Amino acid sequence: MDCPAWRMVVVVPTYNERTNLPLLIGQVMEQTGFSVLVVDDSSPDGTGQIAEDLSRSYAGRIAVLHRSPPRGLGRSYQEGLRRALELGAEVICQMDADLSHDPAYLPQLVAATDEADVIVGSRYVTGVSVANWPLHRLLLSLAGNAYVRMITGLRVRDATSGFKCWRRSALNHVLDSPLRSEGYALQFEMLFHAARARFRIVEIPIIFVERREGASKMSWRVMRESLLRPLQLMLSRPSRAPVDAHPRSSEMRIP
Ligand SMILES: Nc1nc2c(ncn2[C@@H]2O[C@H](COP(=O)(O)OP(=O)(O)OP(=O)(O)O)[C@@H](O)[C@H]2O)c(=O)[nH]1
Ligand SMILES: [Mg+2]
Repeated sequence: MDCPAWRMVVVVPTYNERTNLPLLIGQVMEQTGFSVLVVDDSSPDGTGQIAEDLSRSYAGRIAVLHRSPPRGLGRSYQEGLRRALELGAEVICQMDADLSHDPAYLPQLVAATDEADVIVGSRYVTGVSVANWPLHRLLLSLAGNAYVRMITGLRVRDATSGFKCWRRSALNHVLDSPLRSEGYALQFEMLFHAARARFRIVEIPIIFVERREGASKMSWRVMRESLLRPLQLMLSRPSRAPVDAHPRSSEMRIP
């Protein structure tokens, strides 16, 4: 599968997204040049089989990675992103399957990799751009981001965003870093290692839409991890020097 179709790969983790996945895949396929790697965690609702069916409908542009229990977003992302590198991808995007992230932004995010190493589709560049979120979710997200910035020094307004694009060199470096997060904390943990290695991170505004179908997988365990991980990152030591980074990074006060 190391053909040009796999130069730009979108990694999509799924757990019980049977209604959303076909819509998402259809919308990504409308974008020229993108392929999709679905990382399904043995979803009880049959999302994995639906992904297989979709891979036959869009032959050569969809691949499916089936994981065995125990499930975990962190591991799914790491496995999927590594597989995208093995497939030869030069630009690797990641997005949720629940239609909160509009695939129409993908070309814009990829274009920005000409100037930067990591592109974050951000809810908080131009004020707050979220639709249909209950107030408590918004406050939790804003407070979480403020906390991550304050403790880690990361200068990214939406550090918990799951909508990102990576240049191959930056992703390679970050996947070689000691990643520990099981849940959403992986989003800022990966950014932290990219910023520490002085890869250039930019944020591009997106409008985030709350999921209409399926259920959120947010849990207390995930939230507790998100509270502890910034402290652990702050206390951690740099591992090794970066390769092939864009020259400047102003997104972090390097400790
Ligand atoms: N492979 C895998 N995917 C997961 C797991 N947990 C969540 N996902 C997927 O990760 C993406 C984000 O999960 P959501 O539950 O939407 O989390 P969220 O977007 O932070 O929360 P909401 O705003 O409530 O939707 C979705 O595509 C999920 O299907 C998991 O354990 N394994
Ligand atoms: Mg979601």
